[in-house]
Amino acid sequence: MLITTSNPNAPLSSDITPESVYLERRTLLKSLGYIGTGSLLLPHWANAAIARPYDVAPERTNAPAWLKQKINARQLQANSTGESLTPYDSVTTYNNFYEFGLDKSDPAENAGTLKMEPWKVTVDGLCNKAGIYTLEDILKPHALEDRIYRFRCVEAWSMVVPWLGFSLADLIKRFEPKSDAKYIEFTTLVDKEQMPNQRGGSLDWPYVEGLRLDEAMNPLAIMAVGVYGRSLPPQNGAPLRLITPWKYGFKSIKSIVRIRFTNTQPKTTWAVMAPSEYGFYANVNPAVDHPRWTQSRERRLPASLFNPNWRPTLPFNGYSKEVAALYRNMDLRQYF
Ligand SMILES: Nc1nc2c(c(=O)[nH]1)N[C@H]1C(S)=C(S)[C@@H](COP(=O)(O)O)O[C@H]1N2
Ligand SMILES: [Mo]
Repeated sequence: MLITTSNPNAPLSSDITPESVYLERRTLLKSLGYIGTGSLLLPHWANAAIARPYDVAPERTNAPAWLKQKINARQLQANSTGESLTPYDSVTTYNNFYEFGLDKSDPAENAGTLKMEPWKVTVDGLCNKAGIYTLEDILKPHALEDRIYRFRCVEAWSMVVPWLGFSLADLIKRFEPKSDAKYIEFTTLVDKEQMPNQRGGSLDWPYVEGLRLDEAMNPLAIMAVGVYGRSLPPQNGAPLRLITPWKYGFKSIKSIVRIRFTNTQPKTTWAVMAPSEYGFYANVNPAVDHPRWTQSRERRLPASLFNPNWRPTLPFNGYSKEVAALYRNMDLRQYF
């Protein structure tokens, strides 16, 4: 037992955690550099009856204090895929966020300029509760929970990530979409000062994504405000991003400032940029290849040249049971 605690009554991690998760936790702690130094401050929930499936990461973000407080007061629930988590360092240094550059390492290096406070979200279109909401307004009624999801990028890397967020369906209900609203559209911030790569034309800014409303109401879809028990680092789309784990990563739009309800299919960034390569639906589908590479397998991070860590990709990224019914009568080759 390498973990020591100042509270003699605290249960040992090995008492409250299933063995496999405990080993996974040790691996994570090792990767974060905690094990081997002799002592560790247990996080505040270590005494709770519910074992956490991961240990919180160090706080590295400039999120507002009220958000950090809300995150620390979140609902405790273990919810695991049974797979090893991708280490925090991989999740937060291997990113796509073109507003900060095109290389996977650019967002972590450049996104420190993103200001999270004040943050406003405009809600408009076909709904009864249109308006401009502060981030605090948006978050106030929602309890935050841990959601461990597989996440797969079109470029064939994949991760298992403990996001922290809340139900998108619950958020949508608050805005009372009208009966003719069929789609929801999300838009990322445009600000050339904060997002230096918006000075160039690598994409048509702002980044726009969207979902059919019934997809958005699926319980798997969440708005994330944190990862690994902490507020989202800017490179992961702080302060508010979408997560749709059965779709390719590009649907999970970051740093959202606008939510719009509409009866026409939104013109989403990648589907407009390269319509033969990226569709509106973007459901993870090993049977439909990207024109330039196969989608039948994925490289689970952490991976390296010598350990590429390839594994087969699952239909809907393994979430068929939850989402396949949404696409029952659709040809998934046509609607990719
Ligand atoms: N605004 C915005 N959102 C974005 C992107 C982007 O470039 N800009 N990249 C997308 C892509 S291609 C992926 S794979 C995921 C990456 O999320 P992560 O860096 O948190 O893993 O974010 C998505 N959301
Ligand atoms: Mo991606």
